[in-house]
Amino acid sequence: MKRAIFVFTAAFLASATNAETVAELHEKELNAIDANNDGFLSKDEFDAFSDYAFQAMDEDKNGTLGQAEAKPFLDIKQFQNVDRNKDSFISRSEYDAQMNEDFGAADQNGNGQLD
Ligand SMILES: [Ca+2]
Ligand SMILES: [Ca+2]
Ligand SMILES: [Ca+2]
Repeated sequence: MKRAIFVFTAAFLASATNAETVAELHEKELNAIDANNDGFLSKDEFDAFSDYAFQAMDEDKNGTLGQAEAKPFLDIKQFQNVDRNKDSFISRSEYDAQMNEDFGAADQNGNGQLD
């Protein structure tokens, strides 16, 4: 499950930043998410990023991600995993549920930060 976060964020940031190398992406990814630059990713920072990412992906601003909107970031299998009620849209609550689950799964020692 840990990978799911990085699928979303890495794919999103790769398209947003046009990173030329993986190392560059990794650095930009961390800088973009770690707002206070302490080297840890808190839940607040993660939530702020995930909100920003959702808004950026929701091109028609209707509050859901259709397959066309999600396509640059998620393959069909990933899309179906997040689309829990199988209506072919990722609602904000489905997205948040996935992101929260991913954060919880990635926070292995349960201290509320990813490091
Ligand atoms: Ca931080
Ligand atoms: Ca939309
Ligand atoms: Ca749905």
